[in-house]
Amino acid sequence: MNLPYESDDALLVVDVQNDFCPGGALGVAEGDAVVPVLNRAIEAARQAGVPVAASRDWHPQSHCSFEARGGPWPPHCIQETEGAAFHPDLVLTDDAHLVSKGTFEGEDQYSALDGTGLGDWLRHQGVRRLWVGGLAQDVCVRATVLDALREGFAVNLMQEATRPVDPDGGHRALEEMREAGANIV
Ligand code: VGL
Ligand code: ZN
Repeated sequence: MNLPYESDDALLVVDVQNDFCPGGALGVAEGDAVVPVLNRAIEAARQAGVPVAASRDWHPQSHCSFEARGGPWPPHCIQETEGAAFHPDLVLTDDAHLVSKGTFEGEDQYSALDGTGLGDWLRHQGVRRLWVGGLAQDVCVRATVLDALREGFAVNLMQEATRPVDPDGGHRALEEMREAGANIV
């Protein structure tokens, strides 16, 4: 993947966690295939001096998005569990800016920019454009990209670096993100 980073870019890695990879509580088909692609993007960002941010889904035991509470999902990404850990092969450098979301029992927070302070952090770094990848394409990546566009960031979505929970949902999400102004690269 060619990554022509510019000085006002940042890389945003969304929810590359064990529970969203094959074998996980909410395993996305080929979810782990995003890891080597994102590792290359992270290394290229480091070389270009481009900031790297990463989000994680970080739920309390009985989050409102879980089926037991009437939500759509099986329990996943419970704080401090192995399932909530980043994929072991993902190489995030120490200077990556980490945000956690879904941390309040009664609140959905699919977007990495929703109430995490990430938008302000990015603006403070002078960032105007985001390169986005991670999981899942039709859920948190979608919500993050749409939120970022709404906040005025330009977005390059790295298609190779994301996978959907549901293939049809993935296609729809891609169209929706494109129509909202994202570049699919
Ligand atoms: C996600 C489903 C539930 C995601 C988070 O990170 O895409 N999907 N919670
Ligand atoms: Zn979740």
